[in-house]
Amino acid sequence: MKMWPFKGSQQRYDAVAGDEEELKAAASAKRHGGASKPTQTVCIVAVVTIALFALVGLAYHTLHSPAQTQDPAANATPPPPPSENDNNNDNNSSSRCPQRREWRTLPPSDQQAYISAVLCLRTLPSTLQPSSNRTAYDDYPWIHSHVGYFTHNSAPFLPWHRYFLHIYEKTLREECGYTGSLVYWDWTLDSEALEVSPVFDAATGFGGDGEVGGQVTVGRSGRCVVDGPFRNVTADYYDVKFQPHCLSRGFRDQEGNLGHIDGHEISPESIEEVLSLNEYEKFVALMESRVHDAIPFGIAGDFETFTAPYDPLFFLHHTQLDRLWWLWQQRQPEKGLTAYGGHKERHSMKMASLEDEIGMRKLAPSIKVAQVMDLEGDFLCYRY
Ligand SMILES: [Cu+2]
Repeated sequence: MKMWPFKGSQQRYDAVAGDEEELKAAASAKRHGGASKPTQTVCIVAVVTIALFALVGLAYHTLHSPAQTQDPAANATPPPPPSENDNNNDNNSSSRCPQRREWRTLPPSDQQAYISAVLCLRTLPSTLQPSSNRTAYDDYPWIHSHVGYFTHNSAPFLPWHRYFLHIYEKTLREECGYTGSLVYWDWTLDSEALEVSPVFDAATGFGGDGEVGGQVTVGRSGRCVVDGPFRNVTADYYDVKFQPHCLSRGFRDQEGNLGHIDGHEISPESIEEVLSLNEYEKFVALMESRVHDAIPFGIAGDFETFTAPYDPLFFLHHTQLDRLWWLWQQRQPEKGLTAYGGHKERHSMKMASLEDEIGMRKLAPSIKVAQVMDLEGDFLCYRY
C-alpha cells in the first residue's frame, strides 16, 4: 500500500492551521539559535586554520624553502556550508504536485490573479446550457443543485466535492489562464470573529455582507452584495427555483447587527473533535452536519441553498473541507486511502463502495470514488 507523507499522526488541529509559515519560522529559529552543528564545524575549522597558518609560517621562517610559496590558506578552506535545502523546511520539496494555500498567506498579486480567474468564468459560455446566455460560472451552482444534492448526507459528500473542486481548478487553469492552485479559507483562524475575516474585504477579498438595510432578496436574510469584485454577479436560480436575483449574503440583520455567524462549530477544538473520529461514516456525517453547515448558514443568502456555488466563497470553504478530509486521511495510516463507507447516496439504502461512480453530467466525465482518494495519485495532483 502506498504511504502518505505523514506529518505525525496525532497532531492537534491547531498545530497545522496555517502550518507552513509557522514551520518555516520554527526551522529558521532552530538554524540561527544556539551552537548548532554547522556553527561548531565553522569554529573547529577556524581553529585548525589558525594553527595551520602558524605552523606553516614557522616552517617557512625556519627553512626559507622556495617550495613553500603555495598559499597555505588554500589548503585550509572551510568546507562549504550545508546546502540551504538540507536544513530547510520545505517538507514537500519532493512533491511534483502544486500546493493549495490559505487565502491570507497569498501575496496580493496572487489573490488578484485568483479573483480575476473566477471572474473570467463569467465571460465563458456555459457547458451545460450552451444555447442559453448563461456562463461557465453558472454551471457550478446548477450541477451542485441538480447532482451534488444527492451526495449530501451520504458517503460521497467528500469525494463528490473533491472532484467538483478539481474540475473548477482545471477550468480556471485551462480556460482562464490561471497559473495558481485553488485556495482555502481556514475559518478556524477567524472562528472568534468570522464577520471580519479577510475573505470579506471589499478591496482584496470577495466583498462583504449584503447591503445593510437593503431589501431581502432571497431566503430569510439574503440581500445584494454591494461591494467587492462580485457585486454585479446575478444568479438565475435560488436552489432549484428559477428566481433571478443579485448575489446575496445576509449575516447581519436589517439594522446591521451581527449575529448569524457562529464560529463555535468551526473552532480548532471542534475541528479536533471531528478529526479524532476513526470511522469514515461518522467522520463524514459530523463533517457535514457540524463543520460544513456552519458557514453556509452563517453567511446565508445564496450560500444557504444548493445553488451555493454562486457565492465564490463556496470554493474556498469546500477546499478547506477537502483539506480537513486529507488531514483525517493522514491520521489513518493503515486505511487512509481506502477508508470509505456509509450510504451510497442521499435517500438510498444501498451501501457505498470505492467503485461507485461520481457523476457530473456533461460538465466532466464520470469517475470512480477510488480515483479521488489519493491527492497525489494517478488522477489528482495537488497537496496542502
Ligand atoms: Cu455541497
